[in-house]
Amino acid sequence: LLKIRHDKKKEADIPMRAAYNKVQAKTNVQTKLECHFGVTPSRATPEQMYNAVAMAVQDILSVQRREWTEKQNRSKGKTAYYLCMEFLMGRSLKNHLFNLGVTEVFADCVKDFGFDLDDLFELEPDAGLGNGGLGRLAACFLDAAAGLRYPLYGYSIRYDYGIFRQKVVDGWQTELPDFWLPGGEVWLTPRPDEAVTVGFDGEIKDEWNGNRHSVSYSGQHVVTALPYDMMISGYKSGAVGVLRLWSARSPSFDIGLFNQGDYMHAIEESAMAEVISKVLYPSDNHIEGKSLRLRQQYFLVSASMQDIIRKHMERYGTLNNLTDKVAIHINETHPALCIPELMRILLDEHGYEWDAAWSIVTKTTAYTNHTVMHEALEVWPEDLFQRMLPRIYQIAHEINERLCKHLWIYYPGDWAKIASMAIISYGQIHMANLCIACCHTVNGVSTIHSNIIKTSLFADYARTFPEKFTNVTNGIAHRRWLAESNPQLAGLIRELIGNAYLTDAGQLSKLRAYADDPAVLERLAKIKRANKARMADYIKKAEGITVDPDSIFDVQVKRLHEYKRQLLNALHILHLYNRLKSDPQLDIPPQTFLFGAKAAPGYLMAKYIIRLICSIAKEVDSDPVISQKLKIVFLEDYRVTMAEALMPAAEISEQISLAGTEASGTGNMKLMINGAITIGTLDGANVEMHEAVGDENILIFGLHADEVDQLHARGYSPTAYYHNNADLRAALDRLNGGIGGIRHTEISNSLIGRGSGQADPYMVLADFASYCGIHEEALKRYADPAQWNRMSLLNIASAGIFSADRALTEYAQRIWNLEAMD
Ligand code: T68
Repeated sequence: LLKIRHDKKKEADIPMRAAYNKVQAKTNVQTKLECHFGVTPSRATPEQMYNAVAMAVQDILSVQRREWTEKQNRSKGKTAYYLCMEFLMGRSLKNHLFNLGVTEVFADCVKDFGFDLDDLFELEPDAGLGNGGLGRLAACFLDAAAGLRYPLYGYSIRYDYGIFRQKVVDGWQTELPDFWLPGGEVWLTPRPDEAVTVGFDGEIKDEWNGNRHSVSYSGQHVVTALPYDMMISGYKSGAVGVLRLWSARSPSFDIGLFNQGDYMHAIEESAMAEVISKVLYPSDNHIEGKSLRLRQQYFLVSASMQDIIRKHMERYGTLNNLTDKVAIHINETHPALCIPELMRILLDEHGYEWDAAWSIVTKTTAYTNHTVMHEALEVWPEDLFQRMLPRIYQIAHEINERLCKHLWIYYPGDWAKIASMAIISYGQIHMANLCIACCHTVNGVSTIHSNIIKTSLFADYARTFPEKFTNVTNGIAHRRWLAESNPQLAGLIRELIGNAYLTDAGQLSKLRAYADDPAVLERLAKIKRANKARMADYIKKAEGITVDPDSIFDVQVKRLHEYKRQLLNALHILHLYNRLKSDPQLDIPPQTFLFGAKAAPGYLMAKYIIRLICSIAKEVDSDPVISQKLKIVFLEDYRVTMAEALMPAAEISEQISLAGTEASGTGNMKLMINGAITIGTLDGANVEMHEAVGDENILIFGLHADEVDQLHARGYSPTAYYHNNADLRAALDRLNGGIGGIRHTEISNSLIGRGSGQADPYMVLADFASYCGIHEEALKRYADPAQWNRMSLLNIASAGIFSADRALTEYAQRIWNLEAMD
């Protein structure tokens, strides 16, 4: 068992906490208002007040940050760098105040100025620099690292536009740009003094001066990478981490061209450079293969590696000890080019021989895989890669040559196997193979996923280098997702078991003692009811839709993807609809089905599924009888901030991916810790949730991963299910018959194989009967509130192991060999 290190005494060590009071807060906020906006508090707009408070908080963090950095530099210990194309941070203000322990102080401060702190929170846009689980996990890890006093930096891109804003028009998703900087920039500190340049394209010339080999470039396009630092507060730890976000700038406006009258060309060059950090690619679990995306990736890794090496040289004056002092984490393959980039720096800029450089790089890098979806496994066309990154290509090529020679020892003559493990084969660069060949450790994000990686996805590699492979099950920032999002529940927990769980989530297990305490269960139910009422208000305000807080809140929120099977949920709702149509007296409690999901803009089937959900909602609403029992809401623009309101209100958590497809899931953990009961398949982290909470407190259904494999092997035929199950047939027939005035033939064709490609690739039909059965079971249990509330409490009590503190500690101890600071 891991010992998660949390020093109680540290709380008292933070001088600011003791000293910072309302008077100071008011003085500081007032100064910010006067100096930056030229207004007094009484004349300030809410936006100005939000910004002034944010600036005052930034000042607190800056002081802590400087002390923390100095301490790190003095310690000469190891530092970890987490490279990721996405950090889905959400809002900062509330989180910082909570972590610094000054929420009350600032609430009182702004109250004296005539403002409500909660209203000010609402003015902050989400920093939506990520798509979904991958990016949110990275954000949760930064929070955990700062709380645990681990020296860890995040690196990513300062996208001008984050994940698009979703607008649903007549059931159809449309995308609007998310220009988050006007309200979000207050959290970013530009550091032009630490800007670097990144070169693309052009040609390389190898030069030999005597014995020394050097590389020079001609015709390169050079882009400036300008760092913006976002500070990461640690919960009562005094540590302040940093997420460094790179923004692309034109190095210098080409005044030469400008003076020659080539004005347009000069502008074009600068626009070309700056487009690199313009926008986040909006696809989740899918690669786009666009050359701009490759440019973004190299931009991130080159800037970050240069930064890491510069800092290291300043501290130690040599790179010989890099392996002892630096851990580099490659989060998904997107930043994998840090491998050849670090080789380039060592070879070309620091004069290392190949073997010495390779030894350093392989001992310094580790890689996490987050998906088994084949369409998400990154490959790049070799010719594009070579043209854009000629030196990196040369290095990747050399790594590949040496790798293949090495593999030949293991598999002499087995060309097919070697080609499948190669970094470059058949005109493509395989990024996962680059990571696995180089990194000392490769991990999956739940037990089942890590096993699938070993036995299927990367089986050849796992046989060849079994010692590289391990698992670290994901975790969530439980303070954000429980204590901050659900203050009433946090209040009850504090009363029952104290606040130690905030820094040691395992202590939530002490709640088990109250599983049969009727008074506690009653209060738990009241809190859920209040959270549902709050969510109902939110829905009313945001969507203009009325939902009944006394109905069951059944929630499926996550990216829209066929493998996540929102369709299965929709078909079950159609089945309920059919049952109520044929028996309006059917005795079932009122249920509200809440969906939130963004579809990748080019993912047509995902958009059809959103349209289906919206048209079921419309059809149900138009039926005066059925609408008494069913309500379907598609929540527009699901994002971190909406999740924070929704998780505390959920009663049923839908985690229904086809077994073997969801790497882990993290929404499942957020819902569990807020007391929702999971309806789930044995997939991803659901498997471990099932173990943690026990069979009687989770509702498991559906095929197991091995049964899915067997069914595939036998030849899966969805039509057999269609013919053998009248309920399923009736639900599917509705799709073609028209719902809410629309015939959903694209969807029914995709399920029963009238289109091209494999019918029902995620076996919705195979799991339909079992899914309907588990929903009936859920209603049965819900009918007994004492039993339901007991399950709910036991879920909260068992969720501690899914804290990001635990996950990050595992990375630190088992992968990075990183120690927390005193
Ligand atoms: C998610 N992956 C997994 N990918 O789907 C989820 N992909 O099971 C897991 O819990 C989570 O990672 C954290 O480990 C993603 O979110 C992406 O977002 C993504 C983005 C770009 C390209 C490919």
